[in-house]
Amino acid sequence: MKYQRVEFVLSAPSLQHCPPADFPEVAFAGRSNVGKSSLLNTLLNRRGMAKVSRTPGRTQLINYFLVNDQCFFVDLPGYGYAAVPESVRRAWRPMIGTYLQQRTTLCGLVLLLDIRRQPSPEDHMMFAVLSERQLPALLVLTKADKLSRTQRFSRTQAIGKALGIDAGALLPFSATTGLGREEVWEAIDALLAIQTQQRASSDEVNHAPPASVAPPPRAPE
Ligand SMILES: Nc1nc2c(ncn2[C@@H]2O[C@H](COP(=O)(O)OP(=O)(O)O)[C@@H](O)[C@H]2O)c(=O)[nH]1
Ligand SMILES: [Mg+2]
Repeated sequence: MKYQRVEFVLSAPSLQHCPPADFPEVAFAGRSNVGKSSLLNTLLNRRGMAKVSRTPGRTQLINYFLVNDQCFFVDLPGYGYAAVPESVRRAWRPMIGTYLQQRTTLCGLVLLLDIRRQPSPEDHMMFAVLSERQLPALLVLTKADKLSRTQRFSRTQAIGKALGIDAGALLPFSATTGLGREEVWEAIDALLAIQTQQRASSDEVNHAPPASVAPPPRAPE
């Protein structure tokens, strides 16, 4: 996709408040402070589009952005921030779980992990939900500029091992240097393309004439 424009749509407190499922969407998730807003701003060439938060974990809303009038980018609430009240932390799990399991137009998830840290229990939970729903995912390792090449390599291996996946599936990224920006866009295009193909083939099925639209005759009483 040739990125041209983005507009903020709305912030939803839960799945029922999300906008009508009119466009394919890609969601972005990760622990608070992982660099999610910075990644979105880098992808969309906007400073402060997805507000880079000074108080991580405060936003517990599902934020919708419409990109090129053709797909939604969905900024999910960050998790794992210790200062968030226990009640809010407890609400996060079903909110995100419901969204991931039930949002019909969700094509894939971009899961952000800090390249310097081992995946947290919540990261593992996110990964488990993805596998369960068989949702395509892109795993991005943020803040890669903070490490040397050698350190980057060994951290990528360690994170791959922790998640039980090939380290080649992990994409190092830096909002500071722009490292990985093109690769993330390509991967997002691929996620959206899967959905489009699936839609095209289900449209073919739908184009077949309906077998019967009339209600079955009622048996005489
Ligand atoms: N060095 C470096 N710092 C980053 C990068 N991405 C984010 N940060 C910093 O990490 C902090 C949290 O970033 P933010 O995008 O607000 O994280 P969010 O809570 O996941 O939305 C901020 O101080 C950012 O400036 C990066 O790629 N490199
Ligand atoms: Mg943020």
